[in-house]
This record gives sequence, C-alpha cells and structure tokens, in this order.
Amino acid sequence: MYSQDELREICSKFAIYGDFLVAVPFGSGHINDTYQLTYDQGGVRLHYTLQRINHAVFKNPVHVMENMDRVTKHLLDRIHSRHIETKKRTLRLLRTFSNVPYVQDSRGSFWRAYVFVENARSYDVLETADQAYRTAYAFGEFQNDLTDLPGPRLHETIPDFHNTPRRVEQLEEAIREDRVGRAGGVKREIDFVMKRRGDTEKLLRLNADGDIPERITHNDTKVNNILIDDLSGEGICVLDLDTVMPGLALYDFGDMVRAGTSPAEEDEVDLRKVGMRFEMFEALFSGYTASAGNFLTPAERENLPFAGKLITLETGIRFLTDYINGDIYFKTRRPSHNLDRCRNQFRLVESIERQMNRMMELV
Ligand code: ADP
Ligand code: GN1
Ligand code: MG
Repeated sequence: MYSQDELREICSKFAIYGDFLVAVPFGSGHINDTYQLTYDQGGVRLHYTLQRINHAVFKNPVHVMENMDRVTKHLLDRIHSRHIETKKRTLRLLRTFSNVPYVQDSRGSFWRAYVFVENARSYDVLETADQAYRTAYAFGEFQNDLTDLPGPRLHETIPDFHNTPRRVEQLEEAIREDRVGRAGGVKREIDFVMKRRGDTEKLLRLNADGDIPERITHNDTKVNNILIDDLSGEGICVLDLDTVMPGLALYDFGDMVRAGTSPAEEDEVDLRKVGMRFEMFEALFSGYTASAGNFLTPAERENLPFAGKLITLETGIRFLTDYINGDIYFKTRRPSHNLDRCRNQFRLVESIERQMNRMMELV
C-alpha cells in the first residue's frame, strides 16, 4: 500500500499543472493498481489516472511503456483523420519533467499517468446488445488502426500470453508442484481441461500453416477495458494497453465473447446465472465485422465462434492454475476467488459449446 504522501511525491514528477488534492483507488482490474487523481487548477478540479504497473506480471515495464507510447501516438494520428474532437478517443499519457512517460519510485515500482476520460465508464457486465455492438466495433477499429503502425515489431510484454497449450503445461506444472495442497480438491476442473486439450492447438496451427496472420492485437479485450461514453453510448476509448503486442485477431474477438456475453460477473458463484446470450454474440459479431471485416481472412472469420470458446477455456485454465499456485497472479478477495472464477468460465465454455452450431451458421 502507498500513502497519500508517497502518491503525491510520485505525482510531483509528472508535468501536471496545479495542486495535488487526493488519489483514490479506482476500477476493478485484476493486475495493476489504479488511482483517480484530483488536482486543483486555479479553483477548477481536474482528474487524472495514475497506475502502478504490476512488475511481477510485466517483467519489463520500460518495454511496456515503449509500446504504449508508440501505440497511443499512432492511434491519435489515425483518430485525427476521422474526428475533429480527439480528446477522449485514446489514452493520453502524461510525461515527466524529464520528458519520459513513466516514473520509477524508491521501491522500484513503475508508474504512469493519463488524462482521466470524463463522462464515460467501463462495465464489468454488458447490459445491452447495443453496448456489445459498440464495444466490438471499437476493438475492431483499434486493430484496424494498428495495421499500419510504423517501426519495428512491438515488444512481447508477456511471452506466450495466449499460447493455450503452454497454459495447459503451466497448469500441469502447478499440479505437479502443488505448493499449497489445493490440487487434490480440483480433480473435476482438471478433467474438464484435459478433455478439451485437443482444441488448444488449433489457432497456433492455423497460424503456422499461414492461414491466420500475426497482427498487432490488444490481447486483453475484456469489456471493462473500454470506456463507453455516457451521452452517445459509443465505445469511446480503449484502455489497458499493456498487452498490445503481436498476436492473433481471434484472441481479441474470443475475449470479447468471454467477457461480453454472460449476464453474470466473472466471479459469480451461482452458476445458473452464467451462460452465453446468443443475442450478445450476434451483436459482438456485427460490431466487430463492421470495423475489422475489411482485413479479416476467411480462416479468421470462420474461427470467430471457436475463438470465443478457446479464450474462455484458456482464462478458466489460468484462474485454475493460479488457484493451485496459491493466488500469486490475479488479485483476489477471498481464498476461493480464483476457483470461483474458473468454475464460472468453464460453465460459460459449456454454454458456448452447446450453441456452437448456431454461432457457426451466423458467421
Ligand atoms: P488493469 O490493468 O488493472 O485492469 P486498467 O488500465 O484496465 O487496469 O484500469 C482499470 C480501470 O480504471 C478501467 O477499467 C477503467 O474503469 C478505469 N480507467 C483507466 N484509465 C482510465 C482513464 N484514462 N479514464 C477513465 N477511467 C480510466
Ligand atoms: C486480467 O488487467 P485486467 O483485469 O484487465 C488479465 C487478462 C484476463 C483478465 C480476466 C495482463 O485483465 O489476461 O483475461 O484479467 N490481464 C493480464 O479477467 O494477465
Ligand atoms: Mg483492465
């Protein structure tokens, strides 16, 4: 935990005009520590976002910031070509007095700050099909905008992030080590994964065979990583750019299906409430293909439903692995939290499997 005085000291390195008033914890992300800052600028109150990068997860925070700096600058250029008003439409990184977009504190942590986007919010659960359409449209547009990013390949901020077979191996390692004695209690969940092991290599194989290209993708398109404008309802600003790196477009669509189609929160324990709402899938599909349809290959398009199943399975595997490892990766608020999330995701996988034919007919 950081005190207000420590946070004020960190903020003083950023070139922000005015007096620091307060930093309040903000949002429901599982990885970084996010604060909303309030500044007094000559009697006017203004907000910024301050974030501590989780360097246990992102081993090279400077690489994360190099990617983010390039990506946000390019997005701003692209957005300029479409809109007169660009202020809310991409994250705007603040710079320090030494002109870098991050601060390293005395404990070794890295911090960054953005302009806070007002009159917009992120949703943990999507409420309407219109929100699903606009969320998917915005993530598709984001991918489209990055198809012509100049310069070298982006850094892989987390290697093998969506390598599902590797995620299964990590689960097996966790079971073998069984550091906190939890593996014996989750045999059913482990079985659930092993029965589906055959599915996990499909996209990597299509990529290796040249049917699905590497692109620049977001890789963490859960629906609370986008801000929806309060007034227009538009998916106005894509957030959480730490994992923007080379990937497959299908990972992004798959994660939207995972996070955007169930009416229940990701950690809902009443599994009767969990399932894929077909009309939400339909809306995600139309929104995504409206903005990304011009560059998708036939193999990408055909695998949109499968990607939803794969990324939901993969995320469940990651929660299960973290549960067995003793909750060292995702933030948790109770001992069974990761296991609850895992069971929730696996229930969603079953629901997607039951509706697979219908999804395939649609695409
Ligand atoms: P994490 O990596 O922990 O998920 P995020 O970057 O997703 O962190 O931020 C957490 C939450 O903070 C978001 O879901 C969003 O609600 C809010 N948030 C982040 N950046 C901004 C911003 N610039 N303006 C408004 N809200 C923001
Ligand atoms: C994490 O950072 P956040 O909360 O947006 C995770 C995603 C998972 C997601 C599950 C860097 O996302 O990969 O899909 O939790 N991010 C990282 O809710 O591991
Ligand atoms: Mg997030």
